[in-house]
Amino acid sequence: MQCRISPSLMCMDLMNIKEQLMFFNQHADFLHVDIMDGHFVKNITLSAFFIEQIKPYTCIPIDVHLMVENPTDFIDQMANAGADFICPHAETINTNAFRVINHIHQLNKKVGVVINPATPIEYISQYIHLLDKITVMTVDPGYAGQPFIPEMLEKIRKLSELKKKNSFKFLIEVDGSCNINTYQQLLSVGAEVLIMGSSGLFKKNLSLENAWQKMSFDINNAAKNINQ
Ligand code: S6P
Ligand code: MG
Repeated sequence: MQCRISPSLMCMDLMNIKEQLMFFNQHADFLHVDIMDGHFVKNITLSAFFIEQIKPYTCIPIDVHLMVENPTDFIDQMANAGADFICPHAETINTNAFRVINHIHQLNKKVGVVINPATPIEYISQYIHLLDKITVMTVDPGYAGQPFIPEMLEKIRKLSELKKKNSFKFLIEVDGSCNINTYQQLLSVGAEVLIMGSSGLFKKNLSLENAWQKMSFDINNAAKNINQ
């Protein structure tokens, strides 16, 4: 595979959680867990309790996307529940970004930040060198199944250039509408981790095995087209 894959668990079949986790243990690189507080975004999805329940059955890193107004209220509970990456939104940590980043690192967890479509890269430039992962939202956060925002391709390209130029360590991740229509564009601008949700992986009419096979084939094809 030309990139790492992080299935978005809010899109999984809730009637078959264990079976899907066993499959991801063998195939995926991360497990993406969306945490929402109903305020930062008007939705509620997964929780620390969910992470605690799945942790004993997983052997790949659990990546927590914090869509909450006050990330400091959530960091310790996510760490205790078993999160490996803790990723608040840049828009929510500007008054205490260095404290938040240090705190997550002191808990021996990796730190990511997530940036909304309307937030420019410059917004995180003062602490970009401290980050383990940067997630570019390619939809406004809150819901699965939204249309891709093409303006984000330029943002990913800039981030990738910045990473190369400065030898930064962060992974470049994309969240929102990663699917057959966007793989090639995303890979060509430097996306390294794709979060796979309702449009690219979790399909009602396909088994997870078949959907995974199709996704891998489409991603490899997209990568081939870029290299030609
Ligand atoms: C959205 C959330 C995402 C979704 C994922 C869905 O607020 O952060 O992680 O679960 O983007 O993917 P798709 O293919 O439905 O857009
Ligand atoms: Mg997410």
